[in-house]
Amino acid sequence: MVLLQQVQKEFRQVEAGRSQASMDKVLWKGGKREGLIERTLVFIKPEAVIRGLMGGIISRIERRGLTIAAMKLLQPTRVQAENIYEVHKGKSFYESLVEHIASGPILAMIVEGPNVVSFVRNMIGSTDPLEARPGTIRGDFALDVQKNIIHASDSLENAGKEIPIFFKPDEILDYRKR
Ligand code: IDP
Ligand code: MG
Repeated sequence: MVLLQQVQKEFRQVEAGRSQASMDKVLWKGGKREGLIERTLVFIKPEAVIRGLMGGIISRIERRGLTIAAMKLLQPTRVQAENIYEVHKGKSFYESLVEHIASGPILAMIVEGPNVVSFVRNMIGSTDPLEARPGTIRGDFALDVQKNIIHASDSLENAGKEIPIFFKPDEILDYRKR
């Protein structure tokens, strides 16, 4: 039994090494990666900035092999907060959510990589921390559904709408393309 567990553990390590290697290959392929790379908007919410969780969260993103193409610590305006949560307008929690986000500070970033929308959504975990699995950001750091630590776009289409709310094109760096 112990031997089986050891073999399984080694197998998982080999698999993890392989996927890291193949991801690096994709990321460093130069011009050929065009079409494979997606961008998503992520921001660390005020409660997490205030709790000093920024470094730990950034570290998880870097460790996963994703690229941070832009980053900004900011005090969002009311309009920026409304625009980010436009789809929730009219819901019972909308007003309090917008007010909370606009209270700032937030750390906004653009994260880049193959299938980044899905990778980051999996890393942040379910919206309600009660349902978020341990090992996810919300599953490890949050208790409250509104103050659930982090935002990430839920589709490429929404990422395309959300990125310009916080970033101008010349603030986005393309440093992995060389
Ligand atoms: P998501 O952040 O996982 O994409 P959404 O359903 O898009 O979740 O909701 C946006 C944000 O609104 C959540 O991250 C959370 O802060 C807040 N929220 C969602 N549902 C509730 C709720 O039932 N009560 C209070 N806040 C909520
Ligand atoms: Mg959402």
